[in-house]
Amino acid sequence: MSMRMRIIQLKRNKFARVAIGSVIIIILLFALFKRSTKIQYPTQPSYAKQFKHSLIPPFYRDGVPGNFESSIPNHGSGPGEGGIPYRVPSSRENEALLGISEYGMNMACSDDISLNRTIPDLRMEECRFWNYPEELPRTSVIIVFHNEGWSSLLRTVHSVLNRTPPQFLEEILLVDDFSDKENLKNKLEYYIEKFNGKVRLIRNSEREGLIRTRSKGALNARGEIILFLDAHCEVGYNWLPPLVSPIALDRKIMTVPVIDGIDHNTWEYRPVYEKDHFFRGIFEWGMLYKEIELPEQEDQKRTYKSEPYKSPTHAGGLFAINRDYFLELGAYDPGLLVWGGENFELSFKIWQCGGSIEWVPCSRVGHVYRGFMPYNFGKLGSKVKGPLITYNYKRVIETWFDSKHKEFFYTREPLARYLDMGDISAQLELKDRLQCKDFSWFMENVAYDVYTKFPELPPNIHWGEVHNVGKKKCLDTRGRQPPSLIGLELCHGQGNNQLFRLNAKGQLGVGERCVNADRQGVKLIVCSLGTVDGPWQYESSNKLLHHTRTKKCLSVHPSSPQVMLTPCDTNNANQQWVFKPIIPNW
Ligand code: LR7
Ligand code: MN
Repeated sequence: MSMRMRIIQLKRNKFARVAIGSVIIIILLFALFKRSTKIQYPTQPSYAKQFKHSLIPPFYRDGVPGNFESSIPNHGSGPGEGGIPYRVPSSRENEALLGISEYGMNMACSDDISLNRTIPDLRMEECRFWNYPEELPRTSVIIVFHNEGWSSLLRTVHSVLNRTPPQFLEEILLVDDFSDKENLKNKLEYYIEKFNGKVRLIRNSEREGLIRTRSKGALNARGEIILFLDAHCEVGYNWLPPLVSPIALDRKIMTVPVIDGIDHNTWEYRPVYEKDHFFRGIFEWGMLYKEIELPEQEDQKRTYKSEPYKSPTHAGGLFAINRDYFLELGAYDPGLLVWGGENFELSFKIWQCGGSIEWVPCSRVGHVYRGFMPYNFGKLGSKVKGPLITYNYKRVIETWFDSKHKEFFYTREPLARYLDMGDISAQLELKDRLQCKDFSWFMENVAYDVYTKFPELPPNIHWGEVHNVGKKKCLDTRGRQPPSLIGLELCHGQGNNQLFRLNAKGQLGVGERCVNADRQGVKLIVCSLGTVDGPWQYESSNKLLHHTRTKKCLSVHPSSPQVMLTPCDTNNANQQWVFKPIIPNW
């Protein structure tokens, strides 16, 4: 080879090497670029390191069925198929009534319906066009139960097995809260054997209540995600991927499905919300759970109406969360007893300590709303002197509220001031350790819509039993539902039905209800939302309770215990009232 040739060849080789080298660099750069454009983390980069998978966030393709959609099975013709109401034959009416008193739901009806029945697909049209990550963390579905009916419990299990992609279902974990029904013992153990370990059962050795039992379920679960269901639910079509995807992308998001209603008498499956209306969870100052239409401001953050949206709180029973995250938050406060308030505890804790809650329109789960609570609170119930649920609320508000908002709770529930709440020092320590934000931050940034329905409460000017001087008896709601007439009964000092509050703006309230008057008489009514004003004015000097709109006074009929408005008369003892605060002997 001549020198010239060698030079040319060398030059060529050099050229080739440079060319190949730059191609490789370009490919590498391209791959890198592709990787960084492919994975778009929807949250702050600081979360990125917590992701286990390189997940593609859910995406929507109009008109193209999503990757986990399958055709909705035809509804059979058996009882309750397709979620249509079913009535048991009249020959079994007695059995039906017995079931209702034992379970709070018509178990005879449920027993006739297939455990694998179909339900209507109530999702929004758009929901069928969403694609979710193919690789999602696995979920433990946790169902805690105490003396639940056989068929309603197992229909919950069957619906999960039937409508969940098996690769995402780690297990269904049943946690028995010390049931004493015979069929929930060996028979249940034998029954679940056929699921080859997919369904596990653990039991409490004493009654713990649903709150501690759920925490126990979380501790024992094997899935990366835990998802709680009440023991009388039916999950909807393609319910799981939309619930798990947000958590897979951000482990501090807790997700909640839209809850449909299953009728406790006919097992009819129907929506709770009007079509295309979106609600989120809030509370009123007595800590009753409430829902409110999604504020415009939140609605606008979404491109599609079918996308998840933020919610201040949740109803309690049905939600998914990263297991480790739940345990990092201390699970539920172990001091909460049996039932109630745990939904607020978890909600406030999540939001104030850096996480968030999302409601997911494309995930729907039906729940049987019982006619009444069929169980008592067992030994734990007698642990507290006074109402157990208020004890729980007090723990929650004393831990998470600031002093201004605590005062609203005590204004609405004056007796709670005297109630024990156990020791909350561990909860306060946790709040400190996790450097959680204060409640005013939560109210201003997350739950700002609460005030639109439940404004700040003015103090009670007078509260307690309302004694009538003439009759020596007390105003009493008789425990009836509004609208109902208010009467006069013997004063009993217990508070129930006789604890009235007159606030600085003239509203006379009992619990979450209000007192007003019309031609028929003096009534307990549903308070107008968004106002704390009312028509009443009390004059301590002459003991008259004025109804300012009619300029009349509250009085008792001379010969019957009927309460009504009459022209004011300072000399009439039947128009004189005295508020006597109740001091409970708890
Ligand atoms: O001592 C008990 N031990 C239990 O294991 C009492 C109950 N339980 C079980 C019970 O068997 C059931 O599976 O706990 C579950 C919930 O009990 P329910 O169904 O009697 O409660 P609920 O549906 O009346 O009440 C709602 O509020 C509760 C407050 O503590 C819980 O958070 C429930 O999960 C919750 N239910 C829902 O949120 C369903 C949707 C309702 C709405 C809106
Ligand atoms: Mn329930």
